Amino acid sequence: MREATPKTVYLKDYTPPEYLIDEIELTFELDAERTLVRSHLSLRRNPQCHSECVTLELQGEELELLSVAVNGEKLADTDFVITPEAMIIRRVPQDKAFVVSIENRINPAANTALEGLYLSSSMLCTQCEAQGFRKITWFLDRPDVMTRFKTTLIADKNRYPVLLSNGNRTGQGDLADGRHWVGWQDPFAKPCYLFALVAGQLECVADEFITMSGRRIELEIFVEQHNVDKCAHAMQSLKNAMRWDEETYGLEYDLDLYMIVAVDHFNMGAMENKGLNIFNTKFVLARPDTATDSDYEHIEGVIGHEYFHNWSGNRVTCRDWFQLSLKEGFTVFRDQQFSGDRTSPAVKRIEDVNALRTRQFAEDAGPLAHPVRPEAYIEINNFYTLTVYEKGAEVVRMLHTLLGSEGFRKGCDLYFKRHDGQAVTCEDFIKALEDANGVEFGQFRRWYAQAGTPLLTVTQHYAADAKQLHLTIQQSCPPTPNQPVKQALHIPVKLGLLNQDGSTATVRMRDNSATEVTLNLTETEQTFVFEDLPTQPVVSLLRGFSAPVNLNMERSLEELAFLLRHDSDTFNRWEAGQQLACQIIFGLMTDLQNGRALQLDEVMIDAYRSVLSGSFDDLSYQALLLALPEESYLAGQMAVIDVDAIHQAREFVKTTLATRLRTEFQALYAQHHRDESGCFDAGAVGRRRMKNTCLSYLSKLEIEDSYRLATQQFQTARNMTDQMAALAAIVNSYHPNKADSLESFYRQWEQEALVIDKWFALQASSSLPNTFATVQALMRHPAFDMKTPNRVRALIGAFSQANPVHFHAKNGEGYQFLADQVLVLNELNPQIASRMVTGLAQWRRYDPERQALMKQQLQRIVASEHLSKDVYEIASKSLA
Ligand code: B3K
Ligand code: ZN
Repeated sequence: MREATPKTVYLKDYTPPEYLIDEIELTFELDAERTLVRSHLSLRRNPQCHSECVTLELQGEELELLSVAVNGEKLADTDFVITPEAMIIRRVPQDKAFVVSIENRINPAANTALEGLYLSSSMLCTQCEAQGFRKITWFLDRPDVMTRFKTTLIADKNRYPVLLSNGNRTGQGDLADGRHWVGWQDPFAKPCYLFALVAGQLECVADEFITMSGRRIELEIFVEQHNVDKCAHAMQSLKNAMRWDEETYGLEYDLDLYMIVAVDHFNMGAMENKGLNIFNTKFVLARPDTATDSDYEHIEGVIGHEYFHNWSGNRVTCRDWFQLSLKEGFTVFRDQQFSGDRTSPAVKRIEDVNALRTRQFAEDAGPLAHPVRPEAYIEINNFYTLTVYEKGAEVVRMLHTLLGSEGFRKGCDLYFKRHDGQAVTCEDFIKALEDANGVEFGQFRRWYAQAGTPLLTVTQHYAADAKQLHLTIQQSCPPTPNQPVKQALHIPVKLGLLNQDGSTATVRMRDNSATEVTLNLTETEQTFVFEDLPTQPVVSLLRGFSAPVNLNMERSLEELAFLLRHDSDTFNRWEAGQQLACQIIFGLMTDLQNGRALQLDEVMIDAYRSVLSGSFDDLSYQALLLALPEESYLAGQMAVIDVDAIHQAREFVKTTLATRLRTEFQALYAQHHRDESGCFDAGAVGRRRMKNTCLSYLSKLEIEDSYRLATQQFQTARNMTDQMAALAAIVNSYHPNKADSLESFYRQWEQEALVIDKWFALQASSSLPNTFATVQALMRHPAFDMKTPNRVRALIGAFSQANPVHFHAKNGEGYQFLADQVLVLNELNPQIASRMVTGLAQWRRYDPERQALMKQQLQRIVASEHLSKDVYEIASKSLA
């Protein structure tokens, strides 16, 4: 919990470590309440550091010290000091290596923060990133101290038959007192944030992988016994990821064993500990009847992400936590490429951009905005953000666009070769890309340092007599905290041109001609001239979303409908539909505000009709073309967010489309509806997605026919995608069987925690009346548990982040509810608590009444006693 004034850590203050730890020998006598930790640290002075100091400061928190010795000599109380955050040994040998031996005790069962060593159900496990190792024992807990770990785990053999740590198993045996031991050794030096141990009654699902150089790797997934039948997809995903990284980046796995353990209690998705990944069960377990198609995709994505970290993160790690995006942005980019290759690149790109624009753009436009490489933090756990991850991935993607696939690969090869075994910076990454390609990315570096989402304003002029198109692009970037003035960025803008008949026009610029070009925008304003155009072309700009920017370009509804029909760039085709819908919805909102009757423009109906009647190989893509922009995306476009008007206008559009295109929706539903289970090829996934999109539209009609369709699908579904989509159609309409359906779903899945999470989230995000009362009742449901992050996210997270209409109720009850929960969570699990506060961070975007109510709750949070650093930082920065 918080000291009086929490300290801010600055990037500019970085200094290399004064000591290095070459090796650690760690012994754990594991017990749920009283775990004994013994460590021997082999230290020496860092030859690169020339400070005069003779003291040694090791980080440690909430530890009970039993003894400490230097070179075998026990220290007297006067030889060292223990503070709440450190152990300071007053004098250590300077001229030669030395060993510090420490014995301490910890209580995993009392650790509800889920950082360090903790208990999840009956298993013991660790989470050390970013700074959890210091809750296990005293250490130089910083990523630029890389150490070889030897670990011995000792525990009761009945209670903890499986004992795992990083690297290779070196030995095992029984002890006389019913306990046993297992020894582990990791040959690769690593920062302590990559340390892990697991102990428990776990079943192992095993397989193998033969690497490109012919080495055999054992693959093991550990789960509780009742989950053994839900590991096949994760295992296949792992093998796919291993192969993909070999083929795409030439990177091979290095140890002989790769283990994944699934745990119920986990603060985030998963953790890339060397050779021993620990995963939230949500990203491992899947069976066709329990997991949806999107769960299947997420599992493959996260398994890939953690696996890819073995190189981008583990073999080459971060010098300090300000460099977090070095491993996270790069690894997200890699997992996005992987998922795109595995499924549909078009659909994956759209989904990623959609998430970026609704969530990261909001972060970038609010009080918590920070650069991809932040400059200061109070609590580093607060910086595992959408900006560091998703915008960081966009920055890497732009480098990929600028260099092309081959150039990018050459750069990555050099980066991994040059820095293998090192802890480096974002600068080192760019430098390797530059050196390998003989290019210079000077201005591009600003993407790492400058926060905020740039805005491109585009105007065009067609000169008929010269047959030229002049395209002027201006860039600007709004001020963000501590960055009032922005510099111009290097922005790659992909562009294509369409003839009036929809065909591709050649893009000619001076002597270059191609079907598509990447413009290098580097000035605040630049004009690009395209030649030899007998008629005015339609411009398709920012293809593939080639840069994370907002685009302001005037377009008529007709032009957008034209692009929706003809653009050959799959991203921009979808984007045209989104912009069309946005313009129409905003028009309707104005009508609402002026008391005018609502009417849907025929352009929209025709455009959707043509998508419905089009022929698509990729049905998932067709379904995406029919998805209206989300309320949160629309909110992001408004100066003052009007949640009710957004909701009403969007619902009106959806209902009107359903009414006018009912026959088409019904026909497509019938065409794609199959009774299929367990089939996850792209065809089946696409059919389900398309069919369920139709069902969602039809459920807006509130008619007997649609109710019947939903009930039938709900009752006969043999896969979770269909069952859940049907339940959603029931819950989000006035379906007469709502209560029964929810009840029967609950009874059917009571034993499957991950399915019950869906049940909570679905109810918490309903926009229908009485949802707040339902949420309050669900808080008292026996299956609700504040100590299980997945459950908290399913109920409190879904309500505050996916239910704008009810969370932002005018009377402020939603805000008060959230603040109440934040204060409870603050005591139990600060990381989860601070994630929940972000629901209030955007308060300045709302009307004055709501602003006042949200602000009041933030102030209440900041004023409360015992505030964790995590919550304090987010709440106070939100108010600043
Ligand atoms: N590296 C971990 C995240 C750790 C979060 C610490 N609060 C998972 C990942 O990004 O792969
Ligand atoms: Zn990661």
